[in-house]
Parts: sequence; structure tokens; C-alpha cells
Amino acid sequence: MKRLARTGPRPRPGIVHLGPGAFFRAFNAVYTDEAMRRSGGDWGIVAVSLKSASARDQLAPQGGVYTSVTLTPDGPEPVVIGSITEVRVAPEDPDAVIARMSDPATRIISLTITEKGYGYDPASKGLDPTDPDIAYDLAEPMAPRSAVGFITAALARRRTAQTPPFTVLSCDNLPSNGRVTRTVTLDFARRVAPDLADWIAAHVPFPSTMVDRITPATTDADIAALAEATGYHDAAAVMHERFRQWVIEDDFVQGRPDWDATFVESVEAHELMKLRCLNGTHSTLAYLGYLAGFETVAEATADTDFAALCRALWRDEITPTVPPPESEDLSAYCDALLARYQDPLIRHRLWQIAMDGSQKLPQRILGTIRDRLVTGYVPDGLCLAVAAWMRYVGGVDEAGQPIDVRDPLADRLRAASDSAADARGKVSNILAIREVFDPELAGDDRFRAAVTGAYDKLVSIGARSAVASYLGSRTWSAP
Ligand code: CS2
Repeated sequence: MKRLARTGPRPRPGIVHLGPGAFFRAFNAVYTDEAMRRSGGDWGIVAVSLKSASARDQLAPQGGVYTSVTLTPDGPEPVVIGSITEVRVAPEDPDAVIARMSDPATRIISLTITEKGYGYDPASKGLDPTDPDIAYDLAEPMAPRSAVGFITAALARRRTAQTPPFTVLSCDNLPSNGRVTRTVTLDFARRVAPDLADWIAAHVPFPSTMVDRITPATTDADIAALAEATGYHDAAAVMHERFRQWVIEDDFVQGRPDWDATFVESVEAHELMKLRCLNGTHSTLAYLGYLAGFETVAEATADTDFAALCRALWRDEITPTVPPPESEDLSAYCDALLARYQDPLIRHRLWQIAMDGSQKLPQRILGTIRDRLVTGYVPDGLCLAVAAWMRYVGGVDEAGQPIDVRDPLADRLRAASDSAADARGKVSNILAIREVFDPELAGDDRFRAAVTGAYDKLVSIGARSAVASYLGSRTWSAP
């Protein structure tokens, strides 16, 4: 079978994107492709992997083009995307990446590097100098490994060459993702060259964004189905829902593509809504659903109790902490979320969402719990979700089978769980991990009691019954 190949010319580059995974291909590259078709502009994307060579190996033989497939009830809608001009693997030639980033044509650096890619320490609200890649880059700032290291090295070179700076655009699921990126970059720069830090602070914008499109990892079966439908093989295809939402703070130092996004002054309200309503229930479903034996979000939310769990969380625990952004109706937003989750065409594995929980829980769930406790309300459903995560990272499922836990803190979490015999001890050991739980929340007796009680239940009656019991208890207290 023939392989997908580029037919027209490559666009001229204007963006360097770090993290060319499935989400970037289903989102940023699609918006940019459409923007160039609509309004022109040299906004081709040089996509850079900071670690694995797989995106390059999939895309390079196809000239950078790939298929973005919208899954709809009327059948898949494939569109060939040509906005990626080139793919690089940073460890193979870090200097070439810095050269591309410091080229005057590069006006935006965008990022989808996942929560753990930032070297951010939520406890100190600053750079984590003990993160292995950050520690390496602080010692070798001109041959970096981390995103922050590359951004700083490129900005240093631009400053020396008197090239105007670029805009840094974080597109990860972190609250105030632009502010976080700015904080770690300034912190890093200050440690290697303090005057550079001042220059960055004065000249480089770091707008925050809210990004949303559910994009399950592509499977071999997806690629085979696409080949069947189109007659070509595409190793880099991505499958996703039709829904998409991109809200961006409009602060760009050298222009931007004509993206079909919503441009706002502050993205915070949108971000809070999305992180707490969507990602918060996603992670809840991931741990409770996995323990209950479901494989995907659609399977879990086809279950009446798990769908009711989402509704209860939104209504009683989450939305009371979310000031609605302008032009959003929270209850309609949450109804639409449930419909998105229940879409059987989107096979989003719970195991995929369960990854890196230590990096996700604080902004997805713990902030909501903290805000509810302040008002005197104990959010038992979210405490059950935290207990389910603790059980999950203990590494053994309800049938006694091992769980493949992927998390930068996996070993510490496992050791914390293993070194106590009962629920109280395990919960207490895990609550002591400062990278995840701030001392105030960890020390709140109501929170400790709710999580310990929930953990006990998960062990004694299992996740399905624990969800049913939570729903039952609510009928009494909050009809
Ligand atoms: C998911 C997100 O994997 C996860 O943790 O919660 O990737 C989610 O699908 C996206 O944020 C949706 O926009």
C-alpha cells in the first residue's frame, strides 16, 4: 500500500513546537493549517521531540503530512494536514534546535510537553532544580534537554544577535500555564545569567491558553481502518472528537496565525472551568473506573452509576467553586461533557488518563477540595477519587493483578503505600508527599477522615459499590 506523501510545497516555518504528540497533531497543527489556508502567513511548524524519535520516524518519511480524523456517527472525516514543515529529535542535535529557535523567522515557540515537562514545583511555586533534566541543563545550559533549557538558550542567542524575541505559548493542562512557563523560565535564566532573566522579563510574552479536544492515543487498528478507508498508509494519523475549544490571551510580540480561537485578556476563568469540570472528572473516572474494571471513558460513563457520579460531582462539588467564564453556562457545559464522554466512537483508555496522577491531581481535584472545605462542605465524591488514586498507585487492582502505574513519582508512591498495613497508614504516608499535597490540605482532619474512610470502602466493598454508596449517601444529605 502506498504511504501518505506531501504533494504541495512546504510552508515556510514561523513556529517551533516542542512536544509533537497526538494532541498537538489533533489540535495546534490543525488550527495552524486552517489559519494558513484561510489567511496565509509563513507559520509552518518545526516540530521538535525532546525525547523520543517516534514522531519524527512516523512523519519524516511522509514529508511531515498526516491525517487528522474526526470521528463522527456518520463515519470518519479524514483531513490531510500540511502545516508541519519538519520534525526534529532534540537529543540528536540540540544545537540545530537552538539555531532554529533563534532564527529570526521563528516568532512563536509553542509547547505540549505534559504537566511534568515544565520542571515546576507546585510546593515552592517555582523551578524544581532537582528535576533531572533541569539539573542537567543548569550544569550544561548550552546543550539542554528540557523545554525551559531550550527556550532560555534560544533567547540568549537572540538577545546577543539582537534578534527580536519570540512568544512562548504553553498549551498544557496547567492553571495559568503561561505564568507557570514564565516563572520557570525566569527562575532558570536567573540561575545561569541574571541579566538575561531581566531581558526576558521585559521583552518576552508568555500568554496563557486553555486547550480542549479529546484525543485518545492512536492504535494500530485505527491506522488499519484509515488505510482501508483512504487507500494509503499513514503512520502519524490522529483520531479525535469533533469538539474543540482554544482560548488564548492575545499577547504576541511578533504576530500570530489567524487561528480560529477565542482571544481574551485573561484565560483564567476558562482554564479553571476546563481543568476542574473536565480534567477533574476525567481523572476521577480514570482511577475509579479502572479499579471497577472498565477500559474506556465511554464504557465507564455508559454505566448509570458512573454517569450519576459525574453529574453529582459537577453539581455539588465542582461547579460551586468555578466562577462561570463570560458566555459559558456551566450546567450546559457539563451536560455537553457527559455527552462527549459517552461517545462510543472515542475509545479513550482510562489507563492513558491515569498516567502522571501526581502531576495532575493538584490542579484537577485538590484545589476544588480545598475550596469546598473552606466553605465547610466536605466533598466526599472527590475524596473518593483521591482515595482511588491512592489505591491505584499502590499497584494492585481489585482482582489482585498488578497495575502498570506510569508516574514520575511511581516508586515513592508505591513505597509509601507498601510501608503501611492499613488504610489509615497508607493514606497518611501518601498525604505526606509534599509535591502533591500542600501541608494545609494534608493536615485537614475532615479531608484525612474522608479519604481514609473512602480508601477503607474501596478495599472492603470495591470501586463499583463505593460509587453506589456515595450516590446513596447523597440522596439523604443533598437531594
Ligand atoms: C486527559 C486529557 O489524559 C488526560 O489526562 O484528561 O488529556 C483530556 O483528554 C484533554 O485535556 C481534553 O482536552
